[in-house]
Amino acid sequence: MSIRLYSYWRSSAAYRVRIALNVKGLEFETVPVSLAPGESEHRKDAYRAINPQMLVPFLEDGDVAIGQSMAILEYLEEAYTEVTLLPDQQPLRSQVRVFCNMVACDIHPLLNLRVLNYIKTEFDVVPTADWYSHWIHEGFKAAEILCSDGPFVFGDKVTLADAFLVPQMYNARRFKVPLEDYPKLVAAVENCNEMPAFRSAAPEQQPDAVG
Ligand SMILES: N[C@@H](CCC(=O)N[C@@H](CS)C(=O)NCC(=O)O)C(=O)O
Repeated sequence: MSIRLYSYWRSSAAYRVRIALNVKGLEFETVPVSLAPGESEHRKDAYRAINPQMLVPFLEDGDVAIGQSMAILEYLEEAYTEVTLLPDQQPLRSQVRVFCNMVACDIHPLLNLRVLNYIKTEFDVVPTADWYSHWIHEGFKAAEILCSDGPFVFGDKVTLADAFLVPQMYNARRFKVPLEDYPKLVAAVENCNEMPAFRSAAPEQQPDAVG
């Protein structure tokens, strides 16, 4: 049985799943789905038949075929228990989920391609860098308070929180959001990126990476 991940190199939601697969030491096949303007493979019938929501990531593993990065990550936690990314004990287990949801529900959706495109086409407004940095700062201010003194977001073990933070910070850097107010988050990302599992999940390392 082999794991297949429908992914786009710059998708931060797919990046989360790539990190988790690598940290867990699971082999997987990457199926690139281009979100690039002019290609938009994710909106074509072939991909819609796989994922009706027309988003990446999407994971297939035997009979399991699921979208939504958090659902995928929870599935991997339940199916592959040798290396875990959710702490066993409460309240830490819930704190990790809080952190993940802050990124997944309250930062990432506001910066997504289809949201930005809708604002442009329906309201004739081009979201500026300020729109991007506003929502990053809103989320990162709280995330910095929740973050431990390291080396990772919640202490000395990598958790799903790190798998959510690293891609969001990659995007923040891509859009030149100043990060000096978030020393703990920046340090956690640096520590994660020392690990081969994180480095090989990075956008530039993907088979569909451009330029
Ligand atoms: N909540 C979803 C978000 C998935 C998502 O928005 N993926 C983006 C790439 S990061 C996408 O496919 N965007 C295509 C679009 O907006 O049209 C998840 O966590 O998987």
